[in-house]
Amino acid sequence: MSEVIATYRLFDQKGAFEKKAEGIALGLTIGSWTDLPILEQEQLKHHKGRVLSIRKTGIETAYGQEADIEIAYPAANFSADLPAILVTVFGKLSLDGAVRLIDLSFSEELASLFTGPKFGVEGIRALTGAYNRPLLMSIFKGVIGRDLAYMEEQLKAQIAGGIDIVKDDEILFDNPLTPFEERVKLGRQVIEQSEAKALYAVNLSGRTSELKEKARRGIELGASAYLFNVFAYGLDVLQELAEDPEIHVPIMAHPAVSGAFTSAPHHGFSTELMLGKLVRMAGADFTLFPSPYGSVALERSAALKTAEMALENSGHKQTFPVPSAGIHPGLVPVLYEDFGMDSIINAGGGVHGHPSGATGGGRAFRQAIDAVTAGRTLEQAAVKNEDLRLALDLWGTGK
Ligand code: 1AE
Repeated sequence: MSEVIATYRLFDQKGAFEKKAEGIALGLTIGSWTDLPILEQEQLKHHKGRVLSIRKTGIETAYGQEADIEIAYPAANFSADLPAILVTVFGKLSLDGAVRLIDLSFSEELASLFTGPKFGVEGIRALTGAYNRPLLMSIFKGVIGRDLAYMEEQLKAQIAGGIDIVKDDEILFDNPLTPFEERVKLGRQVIEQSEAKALYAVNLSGRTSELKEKARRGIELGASAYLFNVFAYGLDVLQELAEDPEIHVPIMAHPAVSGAFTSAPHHGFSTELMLGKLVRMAGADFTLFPSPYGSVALERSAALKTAEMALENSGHKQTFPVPSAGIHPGLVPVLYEDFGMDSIINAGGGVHGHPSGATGGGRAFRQAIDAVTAGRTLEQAAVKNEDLRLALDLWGTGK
């Protein structure tokens, strides 16, 4: 049967979860806050949500006892798009006090209607020629108020440091000094002139109605990847872009704004559902999320589950996990231990703040990546690698 199963975390002072679960299953499908005529409910039986399980966790919270419950919603109730699905499973319920949507599980038939990433982990490795190691990504920093000549210098420095993917900062929008089209042309030119197979992810920004046309124009001019602030626009906008056959470059989902939906422990969506599972279904080739160790730390279990959902076996290509924020070369061993080979080390300040500039910063990261993949410690590698030594002296090692 085609359906979606929602897993919720509920809280109740009296532990009356059966009543609460039934209320949700009915209220989000054929019922209402008041009883409806029996005959009508009989006719609509195959549209009713079904409570599949109730598991008390034994944890007592400020909102009362905690339980995880599963409810199945028939696909007959919604159209096959994320806005309809999210409103079905968490629409008004999300406004109703302490309740958290932890996971969604889609029947095969329903999942197959979502095309997922175009490139995925394998495709990105092929585009960058980077195999058997985590990839390295850097972020333009301090570009607001600067001109194209500054960006050119910065881009060249990052690529010379051995960086596989350079992305715009998510706060860099279209502006007179560095307009979108000029950034795209500059990126293409610098990458072509270098020997590297690097990608430059330009921030695809502006009004929703203009995005597709802008993305297609960018590709004509040589865009190699797009950064997209998906949580400011909505998952369906990402899906529209990812499904467009003319937008045949990888798309990077940025987590900006997502904390407003995911960060409260007893409300909203789980981080892994939003930044792992749903961005992948909507077609993101990369998902950025806060690592457990940097300047905007995410709880380790949520970060690990996010990466797991981005990579787990499903009918879709894998989305590259990019644990980010406050990353420096000394964190490469813990990131590698947690996220492994199929992940991307991503840094802004940790590249540009290096004493030898962005090129030295890039090299320091590559030296750290080479060390961990060869089973050596950073201290051992730093003996012969000056850039890494400078980075460790500045930022230290470990968490
Ligand atoms: C979680 C996203 C991180 C990001 O986009 C960003 O700009 C990080 O910058 P740094 O590495 O913290 O300087």
